[in-house]
Amino acid sequence: PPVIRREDYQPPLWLVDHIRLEFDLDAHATRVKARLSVTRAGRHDRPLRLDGDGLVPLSVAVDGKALSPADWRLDDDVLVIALPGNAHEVETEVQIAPATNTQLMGLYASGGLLCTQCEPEGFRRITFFPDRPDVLSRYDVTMRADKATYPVLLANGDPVEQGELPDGRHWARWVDPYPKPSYLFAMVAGDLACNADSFTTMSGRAVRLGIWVREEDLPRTSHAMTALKNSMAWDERVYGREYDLDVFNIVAVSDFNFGAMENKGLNIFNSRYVLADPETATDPDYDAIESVVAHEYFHNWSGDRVTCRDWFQLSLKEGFTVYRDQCFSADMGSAAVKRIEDVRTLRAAQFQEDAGPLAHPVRPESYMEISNFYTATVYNKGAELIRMIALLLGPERFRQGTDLYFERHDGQAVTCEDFVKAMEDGGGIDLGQFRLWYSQAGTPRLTVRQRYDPASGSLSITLRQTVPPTPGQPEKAPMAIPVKFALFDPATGEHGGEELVVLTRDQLEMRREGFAQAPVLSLNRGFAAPVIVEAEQSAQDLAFLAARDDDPFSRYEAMQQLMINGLLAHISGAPLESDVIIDSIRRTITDPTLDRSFVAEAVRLPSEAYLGDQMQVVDPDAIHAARERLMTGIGEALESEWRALHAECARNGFSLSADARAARKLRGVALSYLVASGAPDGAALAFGQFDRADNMTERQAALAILVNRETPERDQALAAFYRRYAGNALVVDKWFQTQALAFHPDTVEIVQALAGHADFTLANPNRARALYSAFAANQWAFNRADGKGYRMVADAIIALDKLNPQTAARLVPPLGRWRRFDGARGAMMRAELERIAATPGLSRDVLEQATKSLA
Ligand code: HT7
Ligand code: ZN
Repeated sequence: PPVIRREDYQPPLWLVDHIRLEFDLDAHATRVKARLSVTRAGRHDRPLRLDGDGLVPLSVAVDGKALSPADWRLDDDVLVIALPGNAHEVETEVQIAPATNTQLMGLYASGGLLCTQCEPEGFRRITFFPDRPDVLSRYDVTMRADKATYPVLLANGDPVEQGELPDGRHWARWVDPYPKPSYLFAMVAGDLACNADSFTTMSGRAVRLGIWVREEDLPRTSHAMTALKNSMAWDERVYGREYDLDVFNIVAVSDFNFGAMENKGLNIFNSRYVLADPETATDPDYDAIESVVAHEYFHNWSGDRVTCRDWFQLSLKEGFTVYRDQCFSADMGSAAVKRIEDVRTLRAAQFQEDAGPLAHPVRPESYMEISNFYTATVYNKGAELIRMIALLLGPERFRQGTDLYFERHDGQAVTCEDFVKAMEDGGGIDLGQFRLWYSQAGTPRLTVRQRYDPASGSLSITLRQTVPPTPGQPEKAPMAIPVKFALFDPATGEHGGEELVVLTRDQLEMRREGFAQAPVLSLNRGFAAPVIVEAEQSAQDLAFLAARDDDPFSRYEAMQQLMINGLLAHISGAPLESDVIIDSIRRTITDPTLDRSFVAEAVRLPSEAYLGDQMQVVDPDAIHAARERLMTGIGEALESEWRALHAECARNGFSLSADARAARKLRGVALSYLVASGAPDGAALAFGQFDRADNMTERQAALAILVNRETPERDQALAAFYRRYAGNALVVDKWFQTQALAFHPDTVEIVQALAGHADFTLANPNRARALYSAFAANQWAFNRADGKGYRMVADAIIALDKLNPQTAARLVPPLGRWRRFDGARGAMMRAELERIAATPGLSRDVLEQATKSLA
């Protein structure tokens, strides 16, 4: 497949000012008529080229006259028409079959609905069009469909007309006054019920809000509606951004390749990010709904009103919008816990990506298939870049910068450079060297050396940065890294103020005076920069910070580092030193001043995968054994405390208050340690919680603990869970996922058997991910020494690729980690990648991921 390069960007030769679309909808044969008002851009004599994917024109006309097949040609899938003048009306007609569209890109059928997904290049599967984000057009859409099957007809913009047709059909016309790229086009037809509400904007305009779902799901939409209204108010308050249409609709669909999609005025969501009630959704599900609703809503400005010039600029909208949704969620709940969760996600997904064969800059230089670049680097590292800019500017100048960005580029398709320039101009700052964050891949390492001189009472600190080589980038220039730190006096437990320094060269030396004894360094506070810190801190210093640091992220980090150090030492042969860890945990769980949600985060052991990331060569078995051992040790040593916490955190009656949620989270952690302690009543306690829970958070927490144990309660709970929720797809997904994530010696066989379960299907991305993405994230099971896990995932990729290449391609990266494992495992992973790459008829999506992973 050809490689598309950022440096080859050329502005469009033809623009489409206006498009009129007419759909005669039918699941098996939908007719699409498109009338494009095209204008020649600049002086050239090149033909009009309209992208298509699998389309065959039934007719082509220019300025009302039908063209004969000799007047146009298909160049691969591109419709090429030579046009004499500078402005023409071009009409095409095609027929498509939504029911057989298993890729879920373009117009497809899901659970009786017809819906669209156009980002990044799905519109070309619906009609011929210059399907690139820098061609902005006004859309006028008429939909005709059978009224009984598709009583609701929705599209972007505002509804302007509707009516009945003779043969039991009806029609609706939607007009979107805002020019938009084709990737933001959307349309839904189906039998949907609406949770209707309204929002009055800051200038006093009433906006009609609708969340459209299957009738039986209506009672599960209130949380999403609250999140939507909160997001609208937040964007006005924090960014001065007001909503701009008369209606804002969200539709939930059950087959969706991603989380959701920000189509102008008509967001389409994976139903897992809309539907929630206490019986079926966990507290993290509620949080995810809040943040995805906010994310898509915020795109109305950061993405729709100001969009991307080309797909290399994807982080322009995604990094910024993730940053915006992270800040929103922080404001809605605990900012400290939100930062901990976001950093955990970044480290788990993005740091791994940056350290492997698929590493790429936040603004990539090339791609074969753009769908493969909706990555943690573009999204999450992209958000960290905006966070650093916000830190460097401070809140007021950051707001001046974003105001200028929106004002300067409203209605345009722009670049990451345009964003940085607006922040420089609006915020009055030079971001020259900072731009390297967009172009250099790899996670910088920050090494810290401290020397305390008791005679002078001074401390010298040396910070050194190195950026590792990544594919295509062997040499790196030093980055501008903002470093926040504080120096604690161990006697008083106080520090003399937080400092911010910006490391711009390889090395920075600092000297601070006036310490009667060696101070304790708290570094990268708030995780201000997305870097790996290598600081040799003693267990005493870490325990001190775990107990005293006033920066909650750094306090959490100190506790985690204490656990990591103990586990890594044990893995390399030392006895397990758990006393300091246990003391720190005891202090944390008995500190009445701490928020329980923070406590739960702080005392949880680091994941097996994160421990693996700290090793030269990942040893999944040793990691699993050491972590289980420490878990048991902490469980035993603090058994009575866990028991007390588990009882104290129980509640009568369900509430979504922060307090109640924090209690549920800590209760889950307490139960996991209690069961790990080997207490004879552990499994019964877990089963009791599972059985009596009045909410999914506690029920699933107990199930996730029981699936790791070979006890009769395990099978009882799994059977009861399935019986209770059979038919509820989102909960059945949890049933598959929980088993795929289990620490059980037979997880490979269990997953294999589940793939044959009557409820399993590769055709539904949520279900496929619930089984295979979860399994591939289970380090111990996936990397079982016999290689059966690798084979099973490779088989799934090959099978899924035939249906849904995008979803299949997302399963490849775990196999690409072969360099991180021992020779035998590495060879088996490579062999599976080679087998995938050699499969005839492979999609561009999987081919790109598999070949790059082998390099
Ligand atoms: N901007 C949206 C991206 C998206 C997507 C990408 C590839 C394939 C399917 C997709 N569905 C949605 C999601 C977002 O970031 O808001
Ligand atoms: Zn997004």
